Amino acid sequence: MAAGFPDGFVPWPKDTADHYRAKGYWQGSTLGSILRDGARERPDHTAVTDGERRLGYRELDREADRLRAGLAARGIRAGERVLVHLPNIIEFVPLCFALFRLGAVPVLALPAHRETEIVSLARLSGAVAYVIPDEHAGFDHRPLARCLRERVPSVREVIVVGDADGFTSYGDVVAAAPSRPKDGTTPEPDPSEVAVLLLSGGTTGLPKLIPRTHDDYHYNVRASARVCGFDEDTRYLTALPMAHNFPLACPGMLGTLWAGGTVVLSTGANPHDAFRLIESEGVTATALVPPLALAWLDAAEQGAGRPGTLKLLQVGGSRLKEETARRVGPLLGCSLQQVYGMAEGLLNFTRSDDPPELVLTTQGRPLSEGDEVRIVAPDGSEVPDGEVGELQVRGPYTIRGYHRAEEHNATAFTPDGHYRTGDLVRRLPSGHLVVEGRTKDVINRGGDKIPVEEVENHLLAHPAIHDVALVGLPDDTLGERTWACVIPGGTPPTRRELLAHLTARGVAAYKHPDRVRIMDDFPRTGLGKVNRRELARRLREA
Ligand code: OOB
Repeated sequence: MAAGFPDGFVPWPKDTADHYRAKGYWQGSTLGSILRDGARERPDHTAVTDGERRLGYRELDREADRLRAGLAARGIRAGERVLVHLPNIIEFVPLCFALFRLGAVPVLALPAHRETEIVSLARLSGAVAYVIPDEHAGFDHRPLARCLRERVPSVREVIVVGDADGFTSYGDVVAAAPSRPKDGTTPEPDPSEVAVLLLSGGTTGLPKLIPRTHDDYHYNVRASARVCGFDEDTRYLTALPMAHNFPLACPGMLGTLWAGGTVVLSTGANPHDAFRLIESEGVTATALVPPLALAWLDAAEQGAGRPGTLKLLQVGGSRLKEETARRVGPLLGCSLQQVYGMAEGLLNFTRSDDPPELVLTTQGRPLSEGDEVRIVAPDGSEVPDGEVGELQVRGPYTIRGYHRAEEHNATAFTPDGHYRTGDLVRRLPSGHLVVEGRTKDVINRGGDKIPVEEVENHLLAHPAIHDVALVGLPDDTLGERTWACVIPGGTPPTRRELLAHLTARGVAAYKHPDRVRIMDDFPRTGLGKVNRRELARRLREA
């Protein structure tokens, strides 16, 4: 293993890496450098705002440097992992840059995550610090931090934005920093090293961490920003949580700052608040998952107005229905772009000069010439265009392995380094892809990925449950909705009891089943395994 790589990182083969450098995909730039040009060229241009507070490029750049020094002063070192559990608040942005510059690796948890997910992410990453808001959306994060420190001893530092209540406050970390770091004390990280650990939405079982290097993620950001035409006039609204790859880097917050534009932060995406923010901040672009796009369309149709300045609406995360796609232009007055991506890497975009039919009916085509996409039958042979198969990919910004997951990597990747996406797609002659389904045991609930096995295990721990199967059923709004099919072991539990049980176990709310169905037995396969397809069919019929 190459020096400087944390254990468990699977690098690209050397000749492939050389090729990516020769092609200019990898430029040796660090993510922390993204702000530097902006700070030099347009120091007073607003880099980030939440509609009230504004940070110019120079100010943001300096805050990131001070925070880097403050974190270093608190003993956080290059290569260590920091679990970041923040909603879309301003501090998220300088914190990311501070960590990138320090060479410490942010692990980006979603705001909806609770004890179960947070403990497992901290363990898996070996996080040394945990960064939280005091309270957000009615949830006090400090008791969770206390519990985390007890359960995961590697976490030695908790940093709180707001009232620290005995922990370290974010403000103190910034203030404690030496005003001018001494020369030579702040070496830049090596661009081929891991810059950030993203969460996987696409795997079965326990969550996996996705190591993205400075080189590959910088390219991801740059190429996305170019394809979307982002520039200094771009005003990008983060309607989805920035911890997710899509609003973070496709082009998202990082792409907007790379292009010299302005990031407008929102902690929610309900159409009324979002439309107001779009109007007052002159937002030009944003990204949504299909159920939110639907909510915005319905609101516009019902007279909530139009997000007047919006030029580009990106939609991705789960399959957008054609009927919904067709309403975007007329109702929102902006262009639609479909984005089919994954935190593991590959991104597909429809392009602004694509024929309208392709924009409405496909999930786009690969971002880069360097993306090697193949669509294969179950026997591994490639299928012709037009036929459905599993998408496999390798390329300059697609990982070669999950973080510390040797066993899983052996099946998640092919021997020649392709990532098996588990997505069933078909390719049109134009190269555009249509997502038709999935081979993995993950339910895609409006872009939120629900690992079936994990939720089943939590439910099985309930004393009134003998056996359980979680299935996704088609749903007009969410794409899929979750049904927990329960074989009771005594008095059948109610859905309320089960939700209380999951909440008590600290399972994020988006994983809670939408419906509970009590059954005597499940349909089984010849081998006695639960026949999920048949189960779903019976539920649909009932
Ligand atoms: C995005 O990333 P993840 O990592 O949360 O989930 C990836 C999976 C894909 O493998 C696919 O199953 C599904 O989400 N997906 C879509 C889709 N976009 C993602 N399925 C159908 N249509 C789409 N447009 O979800 C993500 C990452 C970057 C950009 C956009 C989405």
